[in-house]
Amino acid sequence: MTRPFETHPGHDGELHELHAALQRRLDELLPVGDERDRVSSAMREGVLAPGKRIRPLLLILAARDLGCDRDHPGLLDMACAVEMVHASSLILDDIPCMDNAALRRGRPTIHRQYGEDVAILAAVALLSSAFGVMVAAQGLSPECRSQAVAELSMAVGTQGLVQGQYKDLREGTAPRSAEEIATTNELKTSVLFGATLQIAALAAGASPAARQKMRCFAQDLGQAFQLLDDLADGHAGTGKDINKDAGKSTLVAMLGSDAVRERLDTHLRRADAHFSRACGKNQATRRFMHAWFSKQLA
Ligand code: GRG
Repeated sequence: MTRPFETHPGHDGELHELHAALQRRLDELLPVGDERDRVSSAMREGVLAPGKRIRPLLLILAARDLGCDRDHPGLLDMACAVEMVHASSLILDDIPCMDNAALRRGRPTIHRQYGEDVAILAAVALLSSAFGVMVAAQGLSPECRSQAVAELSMAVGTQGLVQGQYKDLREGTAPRSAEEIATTNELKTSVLFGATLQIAALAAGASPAARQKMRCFAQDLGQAFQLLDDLADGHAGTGKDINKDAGKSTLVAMLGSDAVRERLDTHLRRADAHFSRACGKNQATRRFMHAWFSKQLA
């Protein structure tokens, strides 16, 4: 397979710092309950467990690439809000009536640790906290914050995660066409990437044309991300939690790994072109994407 992206040694330090800053801020934003308050504990565990933080990292890097101040006071909180929504979706995805997963981020799932009732309540509380964090974010105009809230709420609802999950559950293990798989992937993954990047663009005051290119970037990036997930499925050592998506018809099963890698490359090249048109070539977001996919595909 051709490698569309070279790695860029030297930016790991910055990513590491951003990752740590996100972890600290998430820790501050989440409620701390006493030992009887299992909902707060479940919220903390759902978010603070070792996730990759791809969406909040993307938000911060893309906002900076689009011209946002490095020290923008609201960016970290916007990024944390997106991660809280993502964590909420993972908790719900894992419960028995959905994927009934045993492990998430290498640990027992939230319902296995706290019970299904607490898991659902924690997911709902995370979702509402995320919007609370967004409306309180500093350094953004009220109009910008309300547009950001609109983007994220759209990405959760019937045009995004909820619809993707519904389709996924209804499809079950039945055979699916490549188009059906791509649509479900778009709703489950690309749409939240899209909202993440729109929030970055809003914070940076990007032009409508740049925002449109970021939508296209998110679309291809989400598809590439999901194909990577499919390639990792069932392969030991990929870090993927066991039993996830077991038995589902995937493009890997349908077309084979090589063809899926080709598709992934195509999406990455397109993503790269969209981003470069919005922001130019030598940008932190591109370096992050290059390094991430190269590492995963190595
Ligand atoms: C109300 C928020 C909400 C959601 C309801 C349950 C549901 C609808 C949607 C679930 C959607 C879902 C689980 C999509 C999968 C997205 C995905 C690729 C997850 C893995 O993301 P990574 O690899 O995980 O970034 P980490 O753990 O690193 O954060």
